[in-house]
Amino acid sequence: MEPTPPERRTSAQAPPRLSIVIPAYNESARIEAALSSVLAWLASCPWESEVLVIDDGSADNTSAIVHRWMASRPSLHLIRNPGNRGKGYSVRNGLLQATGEIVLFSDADLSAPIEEAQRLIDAIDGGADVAIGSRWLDKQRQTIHQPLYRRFFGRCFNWVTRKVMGLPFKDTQCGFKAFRRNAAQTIFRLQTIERWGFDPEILFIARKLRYIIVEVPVTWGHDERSRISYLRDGMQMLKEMGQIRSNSLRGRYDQAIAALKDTSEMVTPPVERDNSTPSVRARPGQV
Ligand SMILES: Nc1nc2c(ncn2[C@@H]2O[C@H](COP(=O)(O)OP(=O)(O)O)[C@@H](O)[C@H]2O)c(=O)[nH]1
Ligand SMILES: [Mg+2]
Repeated sequence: MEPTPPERRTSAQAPPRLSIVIPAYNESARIEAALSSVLAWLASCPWESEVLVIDDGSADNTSAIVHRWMASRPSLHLIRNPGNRGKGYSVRNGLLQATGEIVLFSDADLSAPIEEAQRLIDAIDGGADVAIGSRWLDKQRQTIHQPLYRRFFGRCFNWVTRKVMGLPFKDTQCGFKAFRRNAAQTIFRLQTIERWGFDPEILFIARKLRYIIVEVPVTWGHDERSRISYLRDGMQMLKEMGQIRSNSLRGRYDQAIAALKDTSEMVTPPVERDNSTPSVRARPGQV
C-alpha cells in the first residue's frame, strides 16, 4: 500500500498552480482530442500548469501519440504503468507525481468539458480540500444523457455507497475530481483499491481525515464509448466495497492514519522537472 516517494524537487522552481492527470487505457481514438482541448484551455489560463497522461498498459499506440505531442509541449508528461493495473492505480500514480498546488484528474473522454475545471478550482480556492464533480446535483447540466440502464446501475451503486459506507454524496463515480495537493498526497497513499471501486474509497478516506469535501455540479456529456462492463465490473465494484468496509472494520485505515502522526509528514515536495526534453516516467512495481 505504501508508495515509493517520487523523485525530489531540488530547485527553487515554483510549482504550477494546476496539474491535470489523465488516466488512459487504449485511448488512441480519444487522446488527441483530449490533449488538444486540455492544452488549449490551459494556454488560455494565466497561470502555470502541467498535464500528466498515465498510460495504463495500453496495447494500442496511446503512448506514441502522447510522445509526439510532448515534443512541442514541455508541460506535457507521460507516465507508464507496469502493465494494465486499473483506473484507480493510474489516478493514484499520476496524482502522487503531480506537482501542482491543485491536482485534478479527468477521464480521457472529457465527458466533463475541461473548462469545468475552473468550477473545481474555485471550490478549492473557496476552502475545500477536495472538490468532486457531480452529474446529479444539477441534472440540467447533463448535455448527453446516459442510457437508462446505465443511469439505473449508477443510481444503485450510489445507493449502496450511501448505505454501506455512509457516503453522503450524490455522485461518487464522476471521473472529474480535484484536490489540494497536500490532501491528495495523504489520501492516495492510503488507497488500497486499484480498479473502478477506488472513488468511494478515496472519499471514505478523505472523510476519515476530516477534509472538507464539496460536490460541484458539472456539465457532463456521456460518451457512449465507455468500456465498463456492468456485470463483470459491477460485481467487482461491489466486492471492492466489501473490501473497504472490511478494511474499515478491521481498523486498517485508522491504524494507517494514526501511524502518520502528523499527516503533513507524508507530503513529499514536488518532483523536479526537466522541461527541456520530453519526459517519460515509469513507476515500476508498487505505487
Ligand atoms: N476501461 C478501462 N479504462 C481505464 C483503465 N485504466 C484507466 N482507464 C481510464 O479510465 C477512464 C474512464 O474510462 P471510460 O471508458 O470513459 O469509463 P466510463 O465512461 O466511466 O464508463 C478513461 O480515461 C480510461 O482510459 C482500465 O483498465 N480500463
Ligand atoms: Mg467515459
